[in-house]
Amino acid sequence: MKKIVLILAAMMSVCLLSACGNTDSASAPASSQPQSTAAEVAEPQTPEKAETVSADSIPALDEIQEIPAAYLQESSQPGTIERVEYQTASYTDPDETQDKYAYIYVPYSYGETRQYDVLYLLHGGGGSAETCFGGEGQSSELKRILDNLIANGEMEPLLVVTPTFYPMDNADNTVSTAGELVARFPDELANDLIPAVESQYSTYAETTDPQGLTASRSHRAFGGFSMGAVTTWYVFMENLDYFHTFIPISGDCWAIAMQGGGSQPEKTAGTLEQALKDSGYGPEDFFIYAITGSEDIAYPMMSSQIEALQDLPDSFHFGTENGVENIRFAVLDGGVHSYDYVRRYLYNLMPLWWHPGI
Ligand code: FER
Repeated sequence: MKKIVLILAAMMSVCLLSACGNTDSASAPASSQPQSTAAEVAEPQTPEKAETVSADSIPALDEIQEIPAAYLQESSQPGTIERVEYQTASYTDPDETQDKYAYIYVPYSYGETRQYDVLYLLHGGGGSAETCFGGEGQSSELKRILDNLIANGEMEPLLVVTPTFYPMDNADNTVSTAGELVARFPDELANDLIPAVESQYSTYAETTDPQGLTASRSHRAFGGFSMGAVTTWYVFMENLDYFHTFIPISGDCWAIAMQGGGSQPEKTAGTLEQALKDSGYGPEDFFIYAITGSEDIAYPMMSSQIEALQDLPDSFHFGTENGVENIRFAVLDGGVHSYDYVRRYLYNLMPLWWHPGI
């Protein structure tokens, strides 16, 4: 099997929680490796099944580079931003439904004759479906980065879906409301959003019923920034059957309490481990790439939680000592809580995960 250089990435979101400073230093510790996913080009008509992702080593992210200016320019092979509509239960009256939409990045070379991995990427507090890619037909910085990485042959073409956990007419930006909404998002994701997206676009899901989505889980990733990272941990707990790869950017797990990764790290880590055990999946069935900056407001919570996860070596493998590596934590020296850093993290991580086979 070819080694695929690495990893994944994450997302962008918005988090208007705090100011976005702009420090600039680099260098990131990261641990090392496994996983190679599915970055193989699919054969038309012969979709791969939920194979176990191979544990070939994935290079460590030695340094989190700055985004070269050329990657922010328009590519000669631009993808497109399209809108996917779906319906989900109303947040106020469970007997009613609400209309929602998400955007989807469709790579330049997209065609129905091949299948594509999908990254679901969620914004932070105060954001919207528009945060990452703007609207239909627009060209945001994140889009141009993806276009250039793909056009340069550094990343496999993939689909990137950017929903929102808010109602479309959101007017409440309080953190407590966001906390409630993100806790509910896994159901909407699994039951409504993924089927809407993957019945319209050519992914590894042969069907969008639970069987089809489970069979294609190794081709599906979830990531998010800030409240989107909080959501990512919930998705790990609740949707392991549909997702293999998780990219929490600058946010901890709130399953026990708001910012519980910081205030109750052992209990939070134990809850994550219990969810893994209850899911029936094991340490070889997932990969988490957690990333943040040393000056990020979420750093203290996230790092406490990660340390607690390190004390659960039966389930969380920070390296290959206990078997396949399944979690890494990278910290950018000086990085703060802003989308500038989210883009930078994604620029560095995505080509690792979705690296074209050599
Ligand atoms: C944290 C996790 C998430 C945190 C903040 C957030 C300050 C997100 C805030 C937002 O998106 O508004 O631990 O600590």
